[in-house]
Amino acid sequence: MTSTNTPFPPGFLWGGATAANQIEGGYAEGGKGLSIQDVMPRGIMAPRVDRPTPDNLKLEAIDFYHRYAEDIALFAEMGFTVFRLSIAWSRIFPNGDDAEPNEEGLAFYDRVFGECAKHGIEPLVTLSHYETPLNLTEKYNGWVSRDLIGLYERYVRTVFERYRGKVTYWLTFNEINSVLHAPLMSGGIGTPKEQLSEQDLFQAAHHELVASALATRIAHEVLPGSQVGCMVIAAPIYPLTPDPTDVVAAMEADHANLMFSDVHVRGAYPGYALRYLRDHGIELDITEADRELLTHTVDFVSFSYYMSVCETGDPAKKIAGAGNIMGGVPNPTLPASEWGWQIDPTGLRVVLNQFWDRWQKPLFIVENGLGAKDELVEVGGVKTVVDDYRIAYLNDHLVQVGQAIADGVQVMGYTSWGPIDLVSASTAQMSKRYGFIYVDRNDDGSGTLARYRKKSFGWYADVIRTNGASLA
Ligand code: BGP
Repeated sequence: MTSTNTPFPPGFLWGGATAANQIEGGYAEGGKGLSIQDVMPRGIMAPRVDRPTPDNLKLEAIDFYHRYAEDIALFAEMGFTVFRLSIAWSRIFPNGDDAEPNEEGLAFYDRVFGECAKHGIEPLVTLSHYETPLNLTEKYNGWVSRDLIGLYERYVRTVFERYRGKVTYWLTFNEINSVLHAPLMSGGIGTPKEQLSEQDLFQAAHHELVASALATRIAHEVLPGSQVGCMVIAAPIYPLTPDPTDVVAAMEADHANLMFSDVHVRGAYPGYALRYLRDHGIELDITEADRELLTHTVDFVSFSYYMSVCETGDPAKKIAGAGNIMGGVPNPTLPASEWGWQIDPTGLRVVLNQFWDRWQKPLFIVENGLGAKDELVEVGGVKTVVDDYRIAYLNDHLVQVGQAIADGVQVMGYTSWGPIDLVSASTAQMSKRYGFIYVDRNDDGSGTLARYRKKSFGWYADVIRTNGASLA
């Protein structure tokens, strides 16, 4: 198969995406402090506990902390040209507000980036991926406090300087728009969601937006040639019916998501956001310095895409969808994964076009994939998983990426979520598997942690080798 018949441009970045708290383990090694994930043993759906408990699979995760070289070599075998990972803030500043960084933590990522370089893989680094240092939650109530901006600045300056020349692509906050739905996981906010005022929630979001713009400004100053992106959940919101009240309900729900990237790309709050704040009696503390900082806009927009949802203006039809933190009403025309996430490859083309038409900024799909239960079997004496369902899911989504590129959308790359099985963010399970590589670890913590190539491993290697021409 040659790569002539493909819409994917030369140099398109192909790879996979992970987060420190879901792969590394070593939660108390190398001088690392605790993060909020170390006290969230049941994921986003359940309340946090006081201190790490042995049932928390993230404490050991898949032991990337010790096995990174082996894992990156497997990614290289698939032909990855990019690997998305996050730096655990609490490895660098164990309490988040320490005066000096932790050298052992910094050295760990030197080694990881060294392995990437050895294989010609570009790291794509998320600065904050749902793993706020726990002390910042307990002492400051996370991003509700303006102090977090300065503490985040200290952290990003440290890693920018340390990894100069090793990392070109940076993302400021994972799924920044999820703070409105998951304030603890996304914003490190300790106040339980039911007790949190909208005033505090939007103030926290504002602090993150300012911090993100500040990180972008600093990167542009100290890392010439670097590229900084915002990262949002992209879930297209369709009207449940053609009734105009449903269309308006869908538009308003979409605004709540789009506000975050609108600020990142346009450098100021859009009118619809100001109206929402006014109508809800929210008076944000926005300083003149904040306004200036927000004008430091991103180089590209990155996003996760797992599903679309519907919205309705009719309260009687507002049924909650399963397992979806963003809310919305299930789409009666779409199938769903075993975890209730509705599968909509076409929605990826829709959202790529929407984002491109809106911002004319390069787009990067930095998460997409199918969480499914896998069965390890033997084929020809080799242990593997025959994951045709995963191949079908990824193939159909990538075909739609090709369609969007043909529509004229500028797409920089694609990193599937969880190229190697990892601990789920929403449910903290191992059994919700996304990988091309199977990891022998179970929900009860048993397993050898051995790695096995699934059928999708060879399939993805072909997709990369042919720059998408092998897609069916
Ligand atoms: C995104 C998060 C990831 C990841 C993914 C899949 O929202 O950025 O961290 O885990 O969703 O979700 P889950 O792990 O819950 O299946």
